Formats: sequence, structure tokens, C-alpha cells
Amino acid sequence: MSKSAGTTPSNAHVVKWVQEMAAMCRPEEIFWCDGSEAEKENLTRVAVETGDLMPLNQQALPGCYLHRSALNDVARTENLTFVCTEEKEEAGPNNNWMPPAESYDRLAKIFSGSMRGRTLYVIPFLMGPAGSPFSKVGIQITDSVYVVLNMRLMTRMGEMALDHLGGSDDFTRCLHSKADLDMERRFICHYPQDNTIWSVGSGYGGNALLAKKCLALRIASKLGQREGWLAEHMMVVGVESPDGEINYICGAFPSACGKTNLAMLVPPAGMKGWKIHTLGDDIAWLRVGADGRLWAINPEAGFFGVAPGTGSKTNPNAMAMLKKDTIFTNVALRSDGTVWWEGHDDPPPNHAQDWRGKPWDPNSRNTAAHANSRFTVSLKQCPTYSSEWEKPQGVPISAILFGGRRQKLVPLVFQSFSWQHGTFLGATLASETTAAATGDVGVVRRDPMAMLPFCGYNMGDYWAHWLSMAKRATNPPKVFRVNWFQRSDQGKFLWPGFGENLRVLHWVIERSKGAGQAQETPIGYVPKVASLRGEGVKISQADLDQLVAVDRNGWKQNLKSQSEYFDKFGDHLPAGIKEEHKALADRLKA
Ligand code: OXD
Ligand code: MN
Repeated sequence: MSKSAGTTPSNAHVVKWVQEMAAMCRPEEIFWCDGSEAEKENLTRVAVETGDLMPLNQQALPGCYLHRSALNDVARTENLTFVCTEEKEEAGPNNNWMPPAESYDRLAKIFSGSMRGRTLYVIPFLMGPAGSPFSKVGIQITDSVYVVLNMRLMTRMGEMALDHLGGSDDFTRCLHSKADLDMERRFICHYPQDNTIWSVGSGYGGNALLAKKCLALRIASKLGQREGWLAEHMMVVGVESPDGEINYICGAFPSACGKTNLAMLVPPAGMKGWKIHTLGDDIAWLRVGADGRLWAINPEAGFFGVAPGTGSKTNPNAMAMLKKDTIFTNVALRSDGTVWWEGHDDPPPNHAQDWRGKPWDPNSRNTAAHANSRFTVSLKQCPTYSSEWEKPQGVPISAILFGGRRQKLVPLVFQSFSWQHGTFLGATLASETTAAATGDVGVVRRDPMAMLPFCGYNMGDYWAHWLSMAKRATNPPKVFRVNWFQRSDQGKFLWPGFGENLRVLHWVIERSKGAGQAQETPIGYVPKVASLRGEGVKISQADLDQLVAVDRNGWKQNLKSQSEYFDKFGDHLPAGIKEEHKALADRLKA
């Protein structure tokens, strides 16, 4: 029997489950986290002693630490991520699958004794505002103090979660051990029928902070299907116009495609009086309100953002929030004890340690920071943080964006004809891959709703669930596709992006209110170029024309790859999606 520290909770279901898991993992000690400041200080000290965290220059960056991961543990490993349902079909062609009995058995062998000589931390956490009927409780077990300190920033952790749970056993059982970090013994397994996640062999955010992708997306998407709501890979932002009206927008983009920048953009000089209110940069849970609209909460409490490319030109608000109480992972370390990454405001340092801790200078062949290096920071540190994040009912959503990284074909923005067509626009989303997951970078892959790696059940059924929302949501948000990443034949970005994206959001808001100038095309409504102009836009008429042009031949060719993709879902492909595919083909022919 392991010794125990901290206060054991009164919930007997939690205690029983932790004892069972401890009997398998055999830690030296069980530590019950309460989420307090004193505990944070204590655990930070432990993390520094064990080398999990390295203190940064505390004058320049108070409360900031650097973590260097194992070299083989720098991104999500989608090939090692499984949905373990009784039937393979329930998980769908979009997921790796293992039967639950086989998977529990294989993983139990790896978990067995994996925490010998280590502390098992128990982290109670709440996803969503305290007291909200929409919030969910998770209990994570981990042997990584880095994970505990990250979970503390990313969730509402500690007593608040146990209070919300009361005596109930309705919590997600999240078991994590870094074990020996061996890729051959790494598995991230989800058991939706048991509301359980087992993750072993990785300490990386998306694999190990089980509140995030595992619970708030994979498990929650299934809960949402059962309970009539949506768990989505979306940022949530409030856009305030100069007359004080705030419209809320959700946006789904694949990993490392600029959700964080969009969620906290700074209005361009030509748009005086506009303000941005940030509620979340990665995950939204959407429910139908009594008014027939969709209302969103961000279940998380922090940002786990990509560092490279973050600077005062691209995201000044992020730069401001990273000055204190931040955990940096796999960035470069300068000789003065501060951090640097490619795209940082400062020029490359003459000498630094790269993300592996090796000497680096500007002539080095490798980047100084890892392409998927990260910062973890509390949402409340964002200068544009919106206290609406605390509202138990969330915020009403006017528009949903689906965006990807596409050099060609996809216009800057276009609007769907209906909710069904909007669902089709999400279902046909494709994007060039990024360093957020292991594997090739820059390859176009289909990533429906930016949920391909995160949908915890058959994607065909998920589209059907999306379509069914229209029955309950009598006034659903308008749905748009966006693409900030179009390039000219010479490879130059056509759209300036970042703060200038507010011009697109402005058009989106106008359209969602039934105003705004648009032109009907076979793929949807595109903006009249004049509506994107506005004061201070330094972009040529020719580029603007190209940005909203519809390449009929390109779209015709795309139809074939859409149907090849849809065919994989067999009988699970809903009629509404087939109808939209046919309607698009007819419009392109006309
Ligand atoms: C993330 C991701 O970390 O999508 O948010 O990979
Ligand atoms: Mn993400």
C-alpha cells in the first residue's frame, strides 16, 4: 500500500478508482492535489529538483520555467492514438481502433509497476465554469509533475472540481504514466463507453494533458452525440464594433493554423473603435439555448500555444501574456536565462542552447526552438481576456468559421447557403499538415471540421449529429469557410492575415445579420471585393480579385476526391452530405 499525502477526497468512487489504479502502477506515494498556491510552489520546487523544469531569468520572466522534453516526445502521435469501442464501426475509418478488452490488457501490462519509486499525483479538474450544468469533471492520475503544473494552468483544478462532483461517480477516469517514454510502448486509448482514458509512454501536451484533446474533444464529442450538443476544435472570440455591439464567433482550424492569433488579434490601424474579447483558442462546447441559438463555453482555462511564429507583429497580445507565470516547452534558451524561438521579436541570438540543450548559433543547420515548441499560460493573462468566459450559459454564437491552410483553390472567405451546406463545408475541409503532429509537414489532407484527429466516434455519425442540430437550433449560426494562406504563383501570401483578418470577421458578422455585400457562386457567397477594402488596406485590386475568385475547374476536380473520401464512411454517410455533394456538382456544371 503506497503512502498518501494531501487531503483524500470524500467521494468514495474517486478514492476506490485511484486505489485500483495505484495497485496496478505501484507508486511510492499518492499525492492528492488541491490546486492551491502553496501546492503550486511546492510542486514547482520538486519539478526544478527533478530537472522537469528549469527556472528562467526570474527578473526578466518572473514565475517562468523551461521544460525540455525527451527527443522522441515533441508532438501528438496520431498513429498511437486509439478509440476502443466494442465494434470497429463505432470508431469509424477516422480512428485507429482496438477492442477494449485487448487494449486494457496490453496497456495494463505497461502500466503495471510503471510508477515504482515515483509519486502518483491525483488531479481533480473541472471543464467549464463552476456551477454550470454544462461542465464536466475529470480526475487525472499522472506520474509527471510537469503534467500537474500544466493541468493547473489549462483547467480549473482542485477542490472546485470535487465540489462540483459531490458524491457522484460521473467523472472521466484519466490514467496517465510517462512510464519509460518508449515509442514502442506508447498508447493513447479512449474508452467512450466507460468514460475512461488511458495514456502511457508520452509526456507531450496533447498526449498527456488528458483534459485537452482526450477528454474535451474525443470523449466529449461522444458525450455530445449522446446528450445533444457539440464538442469542437474551435476558438471563441467576441468582436465588438465601434457602436459597442459584440458578436461572438467560433472558428475551427487544424492544429497550428493560427487559432490562437485569431482569438486575440489586434484590430488594424484602419479599424478604429473595434475591440476583441478572447474566450478561448482551441476548444468550444456548443449547446442549443432556449432562444434556439447555439451558445458556446470554452471548457479550458489556459492556452497551450505554438511558440514559433509568435511575435509582436503576428500576436502582440500573446507576447504580452508570456512575460510571467508561463511554462515554455522546447524553446531555445539564451545566455541571459530568457527564451527565444524563430519568429520572436528579437534577432537570432549569437549563442544559445537549442531546444535539446545543445549549443546553437545562427549558422546552425537546425532551428533553435522545436517547430512545435509551446507555451502554457493562464487565459486570464491575455490582455483581451473576456470575463464572459466565466458565464455558466456561455455566449451566443453568430458565426462559425472553418479554415485551413491552402495555397490555392479555397477563397479568402465564403458563406454557406444553409446549415446543411455549412455542415458540408466543414465535412470537406482539407489543410496542409503542420508540426503539431508527428509525420510529414505540408501535405494536404482531409480534416473535416478540423476534428480528424479528435472526433471520438465514426465521423459519418458525427456529420449526422451536426445536421440534426438544425432541428433543435431554430436560429443557428451562419457558417463560413476561410483561408488566410492563399499564395500567388510566385509563392507570395496574397492576404496580409493577422490583424487584417478582422476585415473578414466584419464581413462575416454583417452577413450573419443578413447584411453585407455578396455574390452568389457555385461554392457559396463570396464577398464583393469592395466590402473587404476599407481604410489602410495595402493590397492590390488584382490580389483582392484573386483572393475571392472561384476556380470552377479546380472545384470540379476536387469533387472526385470528396466522393472518394466520403465513400470510406459507407452507410454512415448521411443523406444531407450526399445531397450537398450532388448539389455542388450540379451548380458547377450549370
Ligand atoms: C493543440 C493541437 O495542441 O491541436 O491544440 O495540437
Ligand atoms: Mn488544437
